[in-house]
This record gives sequence, structure tokens and C-alpha cells, in this order.
Amino acid sequence: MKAILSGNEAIARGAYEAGVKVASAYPGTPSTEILENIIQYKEIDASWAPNEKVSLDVGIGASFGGGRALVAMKHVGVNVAADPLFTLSYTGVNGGLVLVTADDPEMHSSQNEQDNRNYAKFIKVPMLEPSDSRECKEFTILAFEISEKFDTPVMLRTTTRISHSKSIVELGEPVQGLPEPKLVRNAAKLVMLPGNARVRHPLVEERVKKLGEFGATLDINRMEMRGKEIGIITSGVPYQYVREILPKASTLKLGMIYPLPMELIRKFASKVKKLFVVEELDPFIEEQIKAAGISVVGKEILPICGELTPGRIRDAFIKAGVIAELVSTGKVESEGLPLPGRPPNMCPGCPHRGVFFALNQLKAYVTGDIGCYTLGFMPPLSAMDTCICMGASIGMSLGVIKVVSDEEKKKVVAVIGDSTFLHTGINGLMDMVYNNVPATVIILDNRITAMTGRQENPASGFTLMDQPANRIDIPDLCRAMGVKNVRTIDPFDLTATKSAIREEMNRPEPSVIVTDKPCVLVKREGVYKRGPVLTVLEEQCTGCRACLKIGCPAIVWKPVEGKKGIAQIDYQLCSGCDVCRQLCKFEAIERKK
Ligand SMILES: Cc1ncc(C[n+]2csc(CCOP(=O)(O)OP(=O)(O)O)c2C)c(N)n1
Repeated sequence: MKAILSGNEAIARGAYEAGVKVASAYPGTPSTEILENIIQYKEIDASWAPNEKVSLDVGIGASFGGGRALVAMKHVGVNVAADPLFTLSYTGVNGGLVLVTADDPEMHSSQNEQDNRNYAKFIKVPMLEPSDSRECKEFTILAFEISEKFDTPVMLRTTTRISHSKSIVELGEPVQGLPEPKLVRNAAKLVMLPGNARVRHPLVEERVKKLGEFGATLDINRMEMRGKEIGIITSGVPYQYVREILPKASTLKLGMIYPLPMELIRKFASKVKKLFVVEELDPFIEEQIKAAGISVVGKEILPICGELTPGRIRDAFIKAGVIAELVSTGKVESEGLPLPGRPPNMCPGCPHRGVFFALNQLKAYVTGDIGCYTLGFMPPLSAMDTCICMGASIGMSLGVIKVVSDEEKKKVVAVIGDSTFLHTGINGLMDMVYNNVPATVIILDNRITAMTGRQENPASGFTLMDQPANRIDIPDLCRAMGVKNVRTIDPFDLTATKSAIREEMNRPEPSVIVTDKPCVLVKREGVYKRGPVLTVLEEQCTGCRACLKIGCPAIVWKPVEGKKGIAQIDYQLCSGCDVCRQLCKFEAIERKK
């Protein structure tokens, strides 16, 4: 049977066909749908972990117990999981272990565009890179075979275009005859204290060499000869672009991009007059080829930042003087379409909005974090001063407080969401209490991991499988950690929100404020309650624009002849949160009867 699947759906299918027992992940675009799709395969124990390191720890445990395990994360998630990953390279596996790293060239929804191919070389583990959904499924299955054959974790790298675009996949049956998981003790291999690790390191080096030779025999690394004029070495989605733009060029399509099959590359180089590498982001393949003494052109003509596109590749090759009959000059359809701008904004009724309005009014210096609330940076709320990575906000606020004057200390407020607090923010809070730093922390508990598409987390009360779960009580957790000043506020009450934040900013002690209103998009019944929608009394609206200061998409401006204009509320969008009504001094906004 055939199906049209996205790359993420195909990886989930591959995990099923490979007989995976355990799948663990922390959400992050573009990887999230892998676990969301894996739950249809009841044979797999699938769960969200509180962060990527824990998801890998779970996967390692499953592998050591003899089951096949898949862990998935976005590229920056690998930074969080990197500590166990480096040492897992030394221990190797028992049941196969595959780590999916979903990279995001062009930063469609990420804070950086790090090229995680570098991790494969750094960690000394093999990495496979599919070019379409069929390969996503097949490479997932192959990755488990390689993992067990070479006693190594295997990384599977996708990028946003591969994760989210769809193509045809042939569906198969799950593999049979895998060994039953059971406890097997092997401390010399699995306990990495120095004496044991010293024995393992040379084995890792040996493994890389063997994998390089093995790569040359794999048909996922294949030469496609079409002529002698130019040869292009490529992998991943750039392979598709190369085929579109340079249909007559010979290609060496690499499916295993680390370690590189250097003898195969040498052979390919000898068959063509001019050799190029077309790869997104870093000159990862190019540098290794050059280091092997093979002459090749890559980043001299192609950009190092951002995604490649068919158009960018075409322009680069034309500029490089590659003869015109090799480069397809036809118009690339998707380019230059006049799409309307869609600046990101918090949803109408988002419980984060009022908090940022208050922070703006209080002129707070906000160390921010990653979640929907990062949009508090955008005008008109304009109330975020820093944002680095998940969980950084609290620690950063402590650092700022340590260096600024006593007067300025009071201005510093850390803002973080529930999922992010439990991911890595919690350690910052420990530092705050342990070192008694008089910081103010606001935890925006909207009971969901909203930004990545509403995934459950340990404070939401449900699991990935939609089963009721223990719900961590965040205020109680903070108290248990030793924060004496913990208060819960209703962020839709602007006056109370502002005065609570002001009081805690002025308190010369550590304090935590937790907001307790759920995300408007939480689909679970009874969690979010829509209030009566609001309406503008046109004759009372003076056109002062105060209500526009919260940036709610439900409020629109209507020009009026001879007047400044008046506000109007789009009833379809309004959630009845009531925040705008509290801003109108002229009582021109009221609940619709
Ligand atoms: C290390 C890492 N993992 C995953 C992500 C993707 N991501 C961005 S924000 C976020 C969590 C947001 O949830 P929460 O803090 O509860 O805020 P909300 O969006 O619900 O307001 C995630 C998982 C990331 N940016 N970095």
C-alpha cells in the first residue's frame, strides 16, 4: 500500500516498521509531529519528556534494556541532550537507538540556524539525511540496523522542508524476530567512569573508520552519471533542487553524510571535469572533501546563511559561469509571489497580553524566554529585553541583578512559561533561592505548551496519549523549593496584575508570581471558558486609541469622517477576556448583552 506522508509522518511509520518499543521527545518545530503521529501505533510506548535530555535518557534506558528506541527533537534540543549523547557514543547501544535532529535552516521558527551535521562529527556517530518522505521512512529503518550492527547511536537529520513536505511512501509491515528486551549486565560497557571510558574511546575511532568504508557500499550513497561536464555532491532537500535546476549534471547523492565515503567521492571526482558541493548552511561536506585533497567548489558560490532554494542555486551557478545549457533557466514557480505580511501576534484572549501590558507600564527590564510570550517583545506591548534560549530567563535575571545599581535591580523581571519553566527554567529558580537573589519571576501557566501547537506537559494534567496525569502544581513546587513569596494572579485583571508585579518588583527578596488562566486554544472541555464578547459604544468612543495599546487582533480601527476614528471589536475574534474594557476611561467598551 502507498500513502502520501510528510517527512515526520514517514519517520513515525519507519519507527513502527522498525519495531521501535519506546519513543520519547520534547516538542519543537519542525520535529513535533513525529511523536504526535507515532501514537497511532499502539505497539510503541510514546511520551513527552520534560526536556530533550530527559527524552534521550529515556531512550538510552530503553536501548540498554534491549528495545529499539527513537528520540526526536529540534536542532537546538540537541544542545540540551548533548551531554548524554557524547557519552552514549562511547557506550554504544543494546537495542538500536536513533536520534532525529530536525534542523531549521532560514529559522522559520527558531532562534538560530545551527547546522547539526557538525554534531555527528563531534560526537563521532553516523548521520543519515533523507531527501523526501520515502527516504525518511527507509532511512529510519536503516538507521536502526546500522545502530545495532555498529553498536552506535545513529542520528537522522531532517530540515523543515523535509519534515513538513509530503511525498509518496510505500508502507511495509513491522520487522519480525527482534530479540525480546531483558536486563543484561555489562558494566565495562555501560558504566562510563574513566577506566572503562578509556577502553571505549579507541573503539569509537575504529567504528568511524569502519562506517566510512561501509558507507561506500550503501546504495543510499549513489553516483548518478549524466555527463562529464560537472559533478555535484549533495544530500537532503538540496538534492531535489539540484535535480530541478541542473537536470543534466551528474550527482553523487549522499544519504549517509557522516562519516563520508571518501573513496566513493574520489571516484566521482575523477569522472567529472568540475566538482561542486551543494549543501545548506555550513561547508560541512565541502571542508572534509577539501581536507582530503580533492578540489571542489562550494561556499565560494553558494550562501552559508539561510535555506537554499532552486532560485538561489540557479543564480549561483549562472554567476559561477556554468555553461547555460546545463542550468535550467525556467521560472521557479514559487518565487516572487506577492503574499500578504502576517506579523506574529498573541491570539485574542491570550492570557499573556495583560502581563506584558503591565510590564510595559511599569518600565520593567524583562529577561524573557521562549514561548508564545516571546511575542511580548513586539509593539505595542514592547516589554521584553532579552531572549536567548529555553529556560535562560531566570538565570539571566540573577546575573543582571548582580551587576546593576540597587535602584535598577528593582526593574528586573524574568518571564517564563509553564513548559519552559519545567524544561530548564527550574534550575534558575534553584539558583535564585540558593543564592538568595532578590529577583522577581513571573511564570505564565497557561496549562499547555502552546507555541509548538498545544502539547501536553507535566503541568497540564494529561499525557501525550491523552491520559489524565499528575498535574504539577507550580506555586506549590516553587514553595517547596524555598520561595517564600509566591502568589497567583488572574492576568485578565489588569489592575491586580499591575499592582502585584509592582509589589514584587519592590520586594527585596526572591519572589514568584504565577498566572493561572489557560491558553485560549486549549481544546479540552472546561479548561477555557469564553466570556461574553465585548462591543464598542460608538457614540462614547472618543478615538483616544488607548484600547489599541494591547495589540489585540480583535480590535480594529474604523475611520470616521471629521473624527479621529473609532474602535470596533470583531465579535468572531473576541474571546471576552475583558482586558480592553479595563483600558477604556470613557466606558465606551462594554460586554455585549
Ligand atoms: C531547546 C528547545 N526545545 C524546544 C523548543 C521549541 N519551543 C519553543 S517555545 C516552547 C515551549 C513553549 O511553552 P511554554 O513555555 O509553556 O509557553 P507558551 O507557548 O505555552 O506560552 C518550545 C517547546 C526550543 N525553542 N528550544
